[in-house]
Amino acid sequence: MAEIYQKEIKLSDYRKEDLIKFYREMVKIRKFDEHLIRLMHEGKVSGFYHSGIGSESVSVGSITNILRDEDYIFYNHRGCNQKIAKGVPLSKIYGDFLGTVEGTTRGLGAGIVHSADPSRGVLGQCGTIGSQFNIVVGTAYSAKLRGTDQVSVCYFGDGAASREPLHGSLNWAGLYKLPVVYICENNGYAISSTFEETHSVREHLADWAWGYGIPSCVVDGNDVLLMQEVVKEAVERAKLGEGPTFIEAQTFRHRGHFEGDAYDYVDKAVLNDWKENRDPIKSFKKKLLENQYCTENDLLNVDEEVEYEIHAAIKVAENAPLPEPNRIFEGLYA
Ligand SMILES: Cc1ncc(C[n+]2csc(CCOP(=O)(O)OP(=O)(O)O)c2C)c(N)n1
Repeated sequence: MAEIYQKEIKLSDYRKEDLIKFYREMVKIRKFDEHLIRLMHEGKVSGFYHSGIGSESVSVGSITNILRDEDYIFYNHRGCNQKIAKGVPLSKIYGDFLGTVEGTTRGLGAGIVHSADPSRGVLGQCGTIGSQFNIVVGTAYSAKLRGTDQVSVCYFGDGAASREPLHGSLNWAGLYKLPVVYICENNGYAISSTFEETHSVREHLADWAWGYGIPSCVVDGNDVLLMQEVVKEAVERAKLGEGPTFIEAQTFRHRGHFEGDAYDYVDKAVLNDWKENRDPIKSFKKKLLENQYCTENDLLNVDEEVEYEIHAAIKVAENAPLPEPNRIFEGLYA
């Protein structure tokens, strides 16, 4: 059965600049999201947005300082967190939401849906929930055939894990020892259905992986340093040709499934507990301050710098023009 990943981590095992970087990246993701929601309220961005607030540590912990541009990531609707951690410029992500030519789609818009940045290993959102399970086998198998040490990281929710392609993917990745790291962001809900209502496995999703010969574990996804440790080990295994790893990162979403969801199916006390006591940014900040790795002022400066960066990115995205009408025909082959 899957182990609960635990490790004594000393802050002194990390360079101070890296600890601040983890904090900065998490704040960047949170502020990106908060400003995007503001733009929606101002009527500048339309559509259906799935906020990633509350799980920033899963992405920063698994990407920052670990994955390289040539490593691939796959995600569904809640993937802005991962794109930002992978280094896609904020102005380009905002551009895709605002529909200007600054976006990665150069004006096709549609938010996260068609956005991609292959130069950073971001091949685009896997629209159908769970479609990444098939695609990741392809990129990982291709890396293996080409003899590179590229790693493919497959993010998915617990809801996606109730779909059958997960099992085909685990079978092939396990059989061919493919360089895949599966990271399940288990926030307990698929829209409003609970984990218990949609899975036959009773204890941990990670238990399934053992049936396919894949080592797996359950980890507190809201602890950015635990995420760093567990993912570093998994990526190392993948690079050495030792095959896939399955990590179930336990987390929670602070907001509803999408902006506009009343979120009344979640117990208020549970939600408050996650917000107050298990918020990944608050807890990491507390750890840094208690261990005197920095002062309150140092972190306020980081917050301000990020705020400035976000405003600058929005300005670039907003000031870019809308596409010319013929943009719609580029890349159209049939
Ligand atoms: C095949 C398929 N079924 C249903 C949907 C509609 N849908 C979009 S998100 C979602 C819930 C996904 O839950 P989970 O994977 O746990 O991710 P979370 O939203 O909790 O981050 C569903 C059912 C879809 N996009 N694709």
